[in-house]
Amino acid sequence: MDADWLPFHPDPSLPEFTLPPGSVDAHCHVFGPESEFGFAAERKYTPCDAGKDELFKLRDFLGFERNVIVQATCHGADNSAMADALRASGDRARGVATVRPDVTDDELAELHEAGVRGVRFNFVKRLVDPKPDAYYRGIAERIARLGWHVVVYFEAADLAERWDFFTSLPTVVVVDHMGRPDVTAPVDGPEFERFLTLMRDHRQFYAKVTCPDRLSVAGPPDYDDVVPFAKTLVESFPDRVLWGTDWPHPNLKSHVPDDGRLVDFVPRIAVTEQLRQYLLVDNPARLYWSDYA
Ligand code: 0GY
Repeated sequence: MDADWLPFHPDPSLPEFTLPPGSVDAHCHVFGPESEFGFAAERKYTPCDAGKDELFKLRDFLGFERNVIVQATCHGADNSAMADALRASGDRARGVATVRPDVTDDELAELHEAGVRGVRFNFVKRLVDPKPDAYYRGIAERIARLGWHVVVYFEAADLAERWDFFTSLPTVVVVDHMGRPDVTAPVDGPEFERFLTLMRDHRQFYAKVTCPDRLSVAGPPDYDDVVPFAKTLVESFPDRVLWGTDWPHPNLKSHVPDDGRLVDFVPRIAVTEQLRQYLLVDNPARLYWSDYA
């Protein structure tokens, strides 16, 4: 792994908050293990191993029932580690893949069978070299036919430039980590207002109210500065928000998040039982398990 890599927390706290039955950790990853599933040549970082066994152990410890495993950029478009985890989960995990335009219909069908229900388009330049819009549009048109959706990851400053492309995608679009707001800016300032407008005017958009650990400047354990942003989204769009741990927290340099304390963040941003039911259970079930409902 990279010399400055911070491995995931070896001994997280038991959350004080009890997750409702059916809760889904809707954003997490697997890395390797490298001996079995090597990392991609084009990767921008080399992580520690964080395989499916550790992920499922954490799921059970925290009290989640299911996972959505998002393909991490260190594995490029080789979805084997993620698909292997989906297959081993016993229908308790769904996946979001990374594919290239030359992916075959048979490969897409195989990913669907494993439990993949979406593709991720990543525009964060420290993680990938973004491609022209046409590259992603071709993929989106093909996966739309499978009933999948698109997950997008971008920096807040890039939203204006990507707006027309994002809003013209032919599927549901899920935005990672609230569009990465600058949480030192006011919650009612122009940057976050742009994101709220996207959500308000385009009902096909969902937001992951994830990664207080990644967005916070105030820092752990409470990540107070992220609360107003996430809470605004949960209360404004209760049926279009998702939550996840982001385990094993790639590329965090400031601290190692305690996953139990991250779960305790949930009742601070979803303050009623009904909001938590939507956020943790109903919304991810609709997006990822509806063909099984
Ligand atoms: C995340 C965020 C990051 C990394 C990745 O696929 C990835 O490599 O998503 C990041 O570095 O911000 O969602 O885990």
